[in-house]
Amino acid sequence: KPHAGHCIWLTGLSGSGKSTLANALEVELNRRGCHTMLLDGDNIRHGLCRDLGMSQSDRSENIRRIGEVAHLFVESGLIVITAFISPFASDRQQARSLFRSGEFHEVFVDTPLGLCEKRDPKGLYRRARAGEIHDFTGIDSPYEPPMHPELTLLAEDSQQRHIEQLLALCLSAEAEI
Ligand code: GGZ
Repeated sequence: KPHAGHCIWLTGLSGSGKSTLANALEVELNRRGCHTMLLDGDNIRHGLCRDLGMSQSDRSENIRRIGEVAHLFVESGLIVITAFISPFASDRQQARSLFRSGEFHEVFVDTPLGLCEKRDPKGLYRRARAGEIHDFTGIDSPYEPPMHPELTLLAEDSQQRHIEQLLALCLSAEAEI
């Protein structure tokens, strides 16, 4: 099947649940025989992008490289799942522009700041509030929500529901190709 690949681009605040959803979606896709590539902070920020920090220009360069890598894997036929804050609309738009129409699915993990901060799984919000971390998204660095995402995952819905919605998006994209 030529060009069967596509990209599920998760965007949302730190602690919104992107990585958890990305991992769960990958398990479900693999279970259905789909070949996937998950790009997240663990395999990108510690490797390809380890020279980059959290300034606006470094985040833009981070997202630029991730978009290019995601596109390469999509061209090779994989379902690519990316899990990065990707806070700037123009950077996400630039990533989208690399793909054919119907290949790029922007998914807004719409967990409100208050809930992310309450979860605070790594204690980063507390440290940001204490002034120990600067340029923290949602605190002293902006997050621009997507205007026209292909899918929005609402905090009031269960994680199970979110995974069902993500799977439906992936499988409908498969059917179109
Ligand atoms: C936001 C930060 C920051 C600052 C470190 N702002 O929840 P996490 O911990 O595991 O994921 C966040 C990750 C953000 O990296 P991304 O590559 O996703 O960001 S971007 O798309 O904007 O390039 C968070 C941690 O790194 N982290 N410092 N200042 N999140």
